[in-house]
Amino acid sequence: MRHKLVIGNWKMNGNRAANTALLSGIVAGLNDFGADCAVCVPAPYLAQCQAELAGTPVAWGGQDVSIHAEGAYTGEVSAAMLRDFGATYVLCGHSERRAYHHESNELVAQKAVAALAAGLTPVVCVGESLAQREAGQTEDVICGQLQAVLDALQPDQVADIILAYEPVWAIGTGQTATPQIAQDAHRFLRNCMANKNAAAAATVQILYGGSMKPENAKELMAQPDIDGGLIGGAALKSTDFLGIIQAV
Ligand code: 3PY
Repeated sequence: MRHKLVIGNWKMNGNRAANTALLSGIVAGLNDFGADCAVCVPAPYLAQCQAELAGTPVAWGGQDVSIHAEGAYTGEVSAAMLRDFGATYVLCGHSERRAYHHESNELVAQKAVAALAAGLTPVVCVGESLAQREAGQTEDVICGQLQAVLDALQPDQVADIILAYEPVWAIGTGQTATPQIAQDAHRFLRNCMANKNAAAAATVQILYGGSMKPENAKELMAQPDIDGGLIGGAALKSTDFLGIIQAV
């Protein structure tokens, strides 16, 4: 039985005062819900998460990680640095990084490897664009993105990652995949994983991302292969974020 997980992706939003209000609102509103919960924040705010979330049920993580362990890589943040500030998770290959920073499938795979080596859980994001969906390429695209990561991992490491299916056409657009579209993609990804490690494919959490909000979260999370959400805009308001967690 897979546990549900809801991760907020703050993207490049926040400031110290607003973060404190958001984090304390989340912590105060969390009850005995059925989902685990985390926030992935801009790197400068990891220390704030460590100070304000330690001892609460809310975990935290980064939004990107270097493939390098240390050295002359100006601007990069290593997996060990994220760990140093208590991070549990790191997003790898979010569609905004693939689009704006030209991250290839192979680079994303190396990031997942670097995260695992430092004891972080990589949340590997995959998803097709609208043009790719309309051209009937969805399965080829998301399988290719996943396969690059699977190729870089040892079979026993497959169980240690989290996948997020984020159709690019649903990110920040207000458009959400129907529960059936999302379920089909999640099932397909799980089947792709099974070729590398069948036992792990059954246990790996696959999160849905793409304009998930309190109003549509229940139906999406009720799908058998949807194990939670990676939440964008709705993660920036504690009532919306809690509304999604409550939908589990
Ligand atoms: C969104 O839902 O907008 C996201 O990008 C979540 O990562």
